[in-house]
Amino acid sequence: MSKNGQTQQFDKPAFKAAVEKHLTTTYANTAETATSRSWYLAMGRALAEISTGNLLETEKKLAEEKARSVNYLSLEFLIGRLTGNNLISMGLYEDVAAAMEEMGHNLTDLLEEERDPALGNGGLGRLAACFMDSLAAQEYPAVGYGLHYEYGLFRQSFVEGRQVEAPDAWRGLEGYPWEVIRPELAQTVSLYGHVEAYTDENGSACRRWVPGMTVEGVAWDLPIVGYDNKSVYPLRLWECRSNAPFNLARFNDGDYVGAQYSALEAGNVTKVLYPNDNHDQGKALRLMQQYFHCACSIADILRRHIGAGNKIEDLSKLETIQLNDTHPTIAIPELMRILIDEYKLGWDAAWAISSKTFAYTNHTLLPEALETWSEALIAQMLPRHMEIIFEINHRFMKLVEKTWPGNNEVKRKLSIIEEGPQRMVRMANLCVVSTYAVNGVAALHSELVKRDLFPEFNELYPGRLQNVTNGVTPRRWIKYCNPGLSALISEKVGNDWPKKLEKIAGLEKFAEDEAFQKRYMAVKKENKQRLADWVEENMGIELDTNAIFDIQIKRLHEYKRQHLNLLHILSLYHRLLNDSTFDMQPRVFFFGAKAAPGYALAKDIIFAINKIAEKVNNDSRLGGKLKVVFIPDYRVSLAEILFPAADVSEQISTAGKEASGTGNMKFALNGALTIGTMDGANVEMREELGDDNIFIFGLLVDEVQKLQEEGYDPYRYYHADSLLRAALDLLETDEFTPGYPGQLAAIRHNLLDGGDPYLVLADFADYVKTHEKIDAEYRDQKNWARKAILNTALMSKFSSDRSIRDYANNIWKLEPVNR
Ligand code: 26W
Repeated sequence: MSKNGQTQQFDKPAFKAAVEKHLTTTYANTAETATSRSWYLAMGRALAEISTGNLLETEKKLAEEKARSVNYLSLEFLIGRLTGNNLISMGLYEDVAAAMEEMGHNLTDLLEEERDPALGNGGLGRLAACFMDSLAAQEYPAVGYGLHYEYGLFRQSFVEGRQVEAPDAWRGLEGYPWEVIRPELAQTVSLYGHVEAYTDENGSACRRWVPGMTVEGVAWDLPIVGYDNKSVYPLRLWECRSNAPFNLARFNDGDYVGAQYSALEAGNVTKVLYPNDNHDQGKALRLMQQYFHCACSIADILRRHIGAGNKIEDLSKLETIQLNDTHPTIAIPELMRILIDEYKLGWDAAWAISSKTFAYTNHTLLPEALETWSEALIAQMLPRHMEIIFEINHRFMKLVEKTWPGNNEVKRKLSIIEEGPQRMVRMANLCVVSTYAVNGVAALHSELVKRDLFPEFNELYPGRLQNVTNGVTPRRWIKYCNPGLSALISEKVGNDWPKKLEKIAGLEKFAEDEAFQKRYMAVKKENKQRLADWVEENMGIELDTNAIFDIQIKRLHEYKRQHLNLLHILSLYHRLLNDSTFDMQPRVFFFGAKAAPGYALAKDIIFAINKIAEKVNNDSRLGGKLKVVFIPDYRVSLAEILFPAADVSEQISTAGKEASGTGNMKFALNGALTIGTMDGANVEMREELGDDNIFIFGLLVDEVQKLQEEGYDPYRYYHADSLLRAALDLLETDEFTPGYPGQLAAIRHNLLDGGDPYLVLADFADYVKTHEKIDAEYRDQKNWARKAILNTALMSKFSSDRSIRDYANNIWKLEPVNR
């Protein structure tokens, strides 16, 4: 066990006293009557006291040293439970387990009392959480800025197989023990109103925003604890509250109730996380969330900068601001507004600062996910910002004219303003024009950003478009979630691999070692048993851990093709029942996925999987060879059980659609073999692993594009492939919905008559064939063990520590500051 400053300071009697104090004074309980939830809360508060102290010390040191910092702006941080992970980072896991044991409590059980802070939807939010962990682990000065949603991502349950959403009150009644309110950091945020022209004392013509209303932004800090060091960085989450009295005019007019009612509305701004993933809805409240987030964050960055005695002109020297997708784009006109209207800088001086401060990460190429906001809506809510956006575009159009004289086509294409019945602001274009670096999240994705999404921008701004391949934190995604594997790795390569993941390459030489293979597979078996126990206890389904555990966990989306997986399952079902020569290794197919509440086809796919599971799991004719388990309410804490238990990882998106994926990395690190398309980071995983240690299938990006250009006809595949036909036709019968034929037909209809937009049918045959190969290879357990070990050993590139070093060296120009 590596020791750090905090470990050496651990004073067990004092810690126990702190827990008891919180139990009695903070939570009004006694040791005799307290529930284990109260004990968990009291323990959490006692630990948070330690990390809050270190947070303040870190803040102080960084301000004194005038260290350059990154500000990571994201509408989502899908951090997952903090207690277990922070204990590991603090080096206190064993000490605290012992202390709690002495007080009569099992640490593992207490940790189960924590609700997941689900402040994100999926990949983008989880990446932000891994990045904060890696920034702190490597001591790159950083602040994470997000929103303090009252309700996180909805909780999912199934009622008769259909998804039902319920609110997620993640803080509980007692509040979250790790968060600390920072009243002195509160900000006032303006909205609506108009812009007025005036002449200042020097006789210059100026403009200023006269807001229609204001709300208050309250800061909550969560500690991001550096692994094995003393640095703690804030994840600063803004909560919107009404200003009291909220609407002065109305209050003075005697409209007391009306004024209070508006106060209720202000409370709505950070009420709930929008549950869309890769789909833009353009709702006004969402724009208000985005602006509220940006206004508070920019004001706080400037407070820190100016408060430490720095000049505004030096902002881009000391601070960089990373925009996590376009969701915080409005921060750009906000900073410009402050520099021009409040600091009285000229346009060029303001632009010189702003355009050297911001960088932007693109996370998706899907057209429906690229954000646009109507000019009318921005002009109403943020009139001064709309003026500034027009000015940015005006100047940008001059550059376009200079580069491509008289070419209106290219102007129309590149303009920040999209002309049409209602003019729209293209947030991605605004980002590319206004930042010093733009990056995609995997090599292939970044190439497609350059080639297909922004080719002209790449000409206009050579070098601006870059790549930083995503990664995942080895602390949460190996050390914490897979203790068996962690012990094995430490034994072979030493115990500093969690912060130097390159070290796991040392496992490669044990891949052929039969004794090691046995131990590695024994760990896998234990992890499969842990998952099987969870399923039995929570879903009442009994599973055999000798079966192949085949897992697809990610948001439900057509491009991720859960329905391709489903068609494969139907084909197995069909063959088991109709082909006496067919045999297969027993397999359990696991799914975990939430569908956006308004995404009808995604919900139909969930319903279909559940119905098919119901039938398959109870059909004795299948001889237990086939099971289907749809884990409800998939979230980070369940991911921690699922990744370590997988034999096969499903990464089967249509080539060109999945920007990177990060679940793919978690699976492989934990020794699952991937079946995947040449998409996102799968491509780079194949490079690292070698073709023998990953199962690649399906059309390539260029083949997908070509097929679609030529006119893709799904019926061609349907008529040519009897197995595919059998699988699809099962969806029209009442096989899985007895007495109600056609309940699953929407999926078949979408694929055949809806044009199959994600080429499920085109990839089906190769997918089935590749699964047959997996089946055959699994039978040779030594062979499988070797490949699984190599997956762990050869994946070190995909540590988010490496991603963060890439950002720090190539984009942010950031140096670590050791505390
Ligand atoms: C405005 C609606 C909306 C909401 C979320 C549009 C787009 C998003 C995200 C950008 C979607 C997302 O999470 N993208 C995922 O980002 C991961 C981290 O980079 C990648 O690994 C995934 O491939 C990508 O789908």
